[in-house]
Amino acid sequence: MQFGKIRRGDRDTVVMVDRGLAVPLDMERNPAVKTLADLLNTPDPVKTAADLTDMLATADRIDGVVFRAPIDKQEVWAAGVTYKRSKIAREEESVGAAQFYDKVYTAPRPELFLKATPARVVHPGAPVRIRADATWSVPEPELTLVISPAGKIVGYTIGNDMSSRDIEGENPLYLPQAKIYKGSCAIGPLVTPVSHMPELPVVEIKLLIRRANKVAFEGTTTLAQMARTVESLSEWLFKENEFPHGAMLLTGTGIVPPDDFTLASGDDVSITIAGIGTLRNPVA
Ligand code: DO4
Ligand code: MG
Repeated sequence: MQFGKIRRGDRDTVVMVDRGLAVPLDMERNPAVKTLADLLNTPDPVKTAADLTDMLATADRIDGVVFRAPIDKQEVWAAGVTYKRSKIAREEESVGAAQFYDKVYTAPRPELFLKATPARVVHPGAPVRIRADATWSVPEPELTLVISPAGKIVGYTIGNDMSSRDIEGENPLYLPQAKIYKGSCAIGPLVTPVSHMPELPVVEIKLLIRRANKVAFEGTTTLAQMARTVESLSEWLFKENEFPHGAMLLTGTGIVPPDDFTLASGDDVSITIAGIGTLRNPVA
């Protein structure tokens, strides 16, 4: 059981996804539940969704559906250097500042940065971008937490933290430009509520990059490789911060392509996370 959004007519419709079908929910039935975020923030989203199910509405088979990013008004944040693979790759790319990556990997306080606002988020199937002034770009496949305004993790989705390695490598103070630019954050396609997610440590994350219909890079990791817990990342994000609409938090990458790899226009990026699905975007 999962939740998402699809486009019907000129507006987004919240759907419950079950056994290959996307069932539209009638958001007029419960005045306290107007959005997907409201639904996820209820004590039992699956039961709330059952009460909103319109038995007469037609369900769509999900293989023919294009999902929208499952975001409403949440800010999108990201954590960094939460996997050893990311620490090592960053130490290699930024020789002069290598020590800071080791320091943040082992420190109690994680690296957290604002990645996107909702309007900047790229929908599943839409193009992500590489910067024209970057020479070394990669996707970062990341488990993404859906967090309620009260700081509770209510679901999981997939995020792509597109990054310019040469810009970050030149100087870590360029991180905002390496990370936050037009088309640099894709999210989706579905949210799996916490109750329906497999045990996190065994969850596999897979990155597949195709170029001209051939595999250009393929890599996998598991959440067991993450050096921090999702709960601690969420707690740190909410310290001295308020999120009236909740937040989404990308939890860092454990897959980094080899140093001679850079994304190119026309590449196709697929990120698969067990228990959630596949987020696929072409590169503009
Ligand atoms: O320190 C830079 C950002 C790291 C990051 O985005 C990651 O580890 O996923
Ligand atoms: Mg990242």
